[in-house]
Amino acid sequence: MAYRDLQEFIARLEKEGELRRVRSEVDPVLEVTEVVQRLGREARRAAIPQGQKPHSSAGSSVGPKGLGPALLFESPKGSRIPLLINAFGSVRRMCLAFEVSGLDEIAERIQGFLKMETPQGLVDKIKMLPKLAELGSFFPKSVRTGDCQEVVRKGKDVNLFDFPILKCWPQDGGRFITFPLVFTKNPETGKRNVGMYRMQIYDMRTTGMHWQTQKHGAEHFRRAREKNPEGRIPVSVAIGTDPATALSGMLPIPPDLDEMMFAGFLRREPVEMVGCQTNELEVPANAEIVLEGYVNLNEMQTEGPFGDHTGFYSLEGDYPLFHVECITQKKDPIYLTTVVGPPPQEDFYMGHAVERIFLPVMKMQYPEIVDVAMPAEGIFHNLMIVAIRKSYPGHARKVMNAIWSLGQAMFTKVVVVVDHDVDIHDYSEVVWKVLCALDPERDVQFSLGPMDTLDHAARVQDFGSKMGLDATRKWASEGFTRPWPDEIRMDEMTKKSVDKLWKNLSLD
Ligand SMILES: Cc1cc2nc3c(=O)[nH]c(=O)nc-3n(C[C@H](O)[C@H](O)[C@H](O)COP(=O)(O)O)c2cc1C
Ligand SMILES: [Mn+2]
Repeated sequence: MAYRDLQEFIARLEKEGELRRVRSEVDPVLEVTEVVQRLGREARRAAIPQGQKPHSSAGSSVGPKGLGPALLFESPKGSRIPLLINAFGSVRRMCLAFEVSGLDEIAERIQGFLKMETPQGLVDKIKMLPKLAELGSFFPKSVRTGDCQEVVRKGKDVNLFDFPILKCWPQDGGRFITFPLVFTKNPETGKRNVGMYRMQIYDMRTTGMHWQTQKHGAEHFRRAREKNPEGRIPVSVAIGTDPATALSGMLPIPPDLDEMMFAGFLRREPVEMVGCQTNELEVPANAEIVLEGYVNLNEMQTEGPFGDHTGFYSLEGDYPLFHVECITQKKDPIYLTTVVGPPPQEDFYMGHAVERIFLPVMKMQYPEIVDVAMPAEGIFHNLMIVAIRKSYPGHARKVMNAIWSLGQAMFTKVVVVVDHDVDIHDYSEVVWKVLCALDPERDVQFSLGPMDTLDHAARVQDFGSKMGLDATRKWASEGFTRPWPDEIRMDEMTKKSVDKLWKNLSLD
């Protein structure tokens, strides 16, 4: 059975020893962030084996403790609603969220569906039925009522300051909702999109809507504006649902593929959707809190700055405004939030899950890809390490171009391509072997293209240069006529003879 809602997930976390309750009053303005940072640093220190240097990304941040426990602040200052943070700040909790024993399990399930071939005979067709039935069971289901509408407030009763909304970092432009599911509809096809886009609080009933220009919400906005520049689009925002649904908002899936369908696949049960009170959209019935409203197509306001997952403040920029007309919620809701900042933070574990879950999809399109790694310090869009089985001259460059044209991987600033025998999750090995394999003038490939909005070094916002490093072995057919040396490895015979000698050497 999938988690009924966020609160059932919280109960599970508590049972597993993954959650700590904080009863004292803590201010969602800055103090919550500082508490989370301290626990995260502590957990990473504790995860480093004795005598080893702290080395933040590899072992320690993916490590068993992640960023310390999930935290339920029961008395956030200025609000009667408890606040949940760091709910997904470890690989273990990511697995609990998806109810799997390892993230590869999800990848395997996806692979199962991708492998489905056109059935040949009757027997084949019958064999496929269970899989197809399973597929059908992921579609979201409309329901008439939902817990998220136990309390309904409209018009003058709408007040966003009822919630313990964080101001994360000192220079932030204000308070920000950081873990929303933003629902919009493609004005042409009517298809739904859900994105996780931060929302700056401007006043009791207005927020910013920070959908970056390449994201699907922004595309809906543009398409609607083309038709009717003076119009508006309905937008609803769900905060705090069952974990798979909550996480689906950040998944880099193709436009017009319904995130709620994908959430149903992940939780192996359909997401129940309930119609909003004041607009035509649907939201997950199990949400803790729902904001209903609209975005005007002719209205923009300065948004930011915001301490972002680059570890720097993202600069001010113009973004649309979200007008909240109605708030619906459970009687006793819990406010789900997260904080981004210098890596690794909670979002690193979300990105790590994306890396693992979508690897089979990448491999399906590009079978030469053996594995990919996105170290925490690369904050997703700055660095991707790709191991390939090289088959023809120029193969590494082809893979770079593939990455730069693959969904949100298009943002990747630096792509490092290595041979299949490099362990790309061991960053020491990567640095060693990449540097050995390079003739920089020959092996660096520059390109121009779309950049992540958060890249503050790009020449202009959203557009700039990328670099690929071809760190594969070079072949004669690529113009490299020198011999390529073997990597040093002791032979098995010697290892065995030293195994026998070992005790007598008294060196342990
Ligand atoms: C914690 C967190 C905050 C995010 N904030 C934003 C944001 O403010 N704006 C944005 O465009 N993307 C943001 N993202 C990334 C998007 O959620 C992600 O690109 C997602 O795939 C967008 O959905 P879409 O492809 O349907 O547009 C955030 C991701 C996380 C994990
Ligand atoms: Mn989408």
